[in-house]
Amino acid sequence: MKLNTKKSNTLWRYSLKHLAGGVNSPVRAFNAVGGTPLFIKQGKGARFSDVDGNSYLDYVLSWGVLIFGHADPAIQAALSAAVSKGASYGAPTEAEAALAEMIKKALPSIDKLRFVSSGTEAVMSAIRLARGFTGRDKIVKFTGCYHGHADSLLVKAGSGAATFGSPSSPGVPAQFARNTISLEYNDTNGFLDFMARRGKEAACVIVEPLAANMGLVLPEPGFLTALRKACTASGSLLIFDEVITGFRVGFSGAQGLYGIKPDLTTLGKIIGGGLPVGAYGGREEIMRHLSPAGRVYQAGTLSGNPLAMAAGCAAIKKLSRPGVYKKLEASGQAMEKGLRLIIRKRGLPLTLNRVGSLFTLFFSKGPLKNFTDASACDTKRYAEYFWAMAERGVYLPPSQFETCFISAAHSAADIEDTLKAADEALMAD
Ligand code: KE4
Repeated sequence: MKLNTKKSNTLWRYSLKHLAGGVNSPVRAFNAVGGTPLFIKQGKGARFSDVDGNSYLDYVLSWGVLIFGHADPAIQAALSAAVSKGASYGAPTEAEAALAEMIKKALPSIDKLRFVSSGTEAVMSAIRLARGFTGRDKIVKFTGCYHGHADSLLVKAGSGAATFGSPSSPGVPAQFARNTISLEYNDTNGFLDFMARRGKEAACVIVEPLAANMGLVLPEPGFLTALRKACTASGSLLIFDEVITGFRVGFSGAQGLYGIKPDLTTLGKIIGGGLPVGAYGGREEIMRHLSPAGRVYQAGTLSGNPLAMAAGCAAIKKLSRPGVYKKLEASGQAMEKGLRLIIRKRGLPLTLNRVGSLFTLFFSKGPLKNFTDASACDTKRYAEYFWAMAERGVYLPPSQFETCFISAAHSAADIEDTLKAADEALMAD
């Protein structure tokens, strides 16, 4: 049955009058799935509802932020207590160091960290710190990995892996892009070949240790180990961008899951409990180069904002309790089992990738190991699936190249309901 989106349509026309492109972040415009973006009114637990009163099981969860679902009571209580004292001081508070200490306990690769206000800001700052620490300009990234919208990272692979990148957005100067090399994710030999020839020019190699921005693509055995060894050999810093995976795939993130120690880690999303936040951190010998202790400059009016710190402390405290990740894994397993059953039963050309409470159903036969594979997906079919699921009360990411998130608030019954909706939605295939 078609969704009633009357009020969303009205608000969409209103937003288009005042906001660039009608949204404050491009993916929210639904360009990849068509139709009018659904305007959300409120959320509770695993669900939220739109302005027309349609209720959905939410698998976007603010792009992975809400690991405990919407309006979690413990996080709400921490926020209310904090906001009653004021919203921002622009001065040190105890909560900043307390949250930093909690993060360090979970991620032993971090001796010192710095809070900022977004994942982009964390990555942009970490890149500048890596360049300042090594005195080198070049950086290496992987096509299909997204690290926020800083100029150095809006770069697509050059025509050949050996040539430097070209801008993937107007407004990024070509000379910026020339300092960025974008290689193929999971192409261990190609990476090692590049690093053997030019590794000593690279300030850093930045990677999503578990790629979640081309849909979920897992690191091949040996890939992350090769990055670690080659960076050590060439004096380049290995940066794990754990903005999504940090506290998502386990209390010690992807670095704990895969047993690789990066030189720098970037974080965001979950560590702010729903408030604007980012963080970057690593070895003391690197972090001491950061102003005011060192000469690499970085600053921010709302860095370490008391509300974000309070919500983040509440979220991490709750995550440190036994059983949370066990429940998330059980939900992920149930989702995977059910979707694989549907794929098999109907003989569908679909591929499911999952790690913990992260999963993507690709409209491609697969396997999917890099952006070239992901780009071959049937995005038209995904768009139809998106709306078929929305009409059945399930809100998925409005793009094939994003990842679904399950929260600790999703019940076994919610997973069952989702699988029932998917079985019907995919029947049309
Ligand atoms: P933000 O600046 O959006 O807080 O974080 C940038 C970022 C950095 N690193 C990784 C691995 C990320 O996934 C992100 C942002 N993630 C996207 C979703 N894939 C945010 C959603 C959006 O752009 O609206």
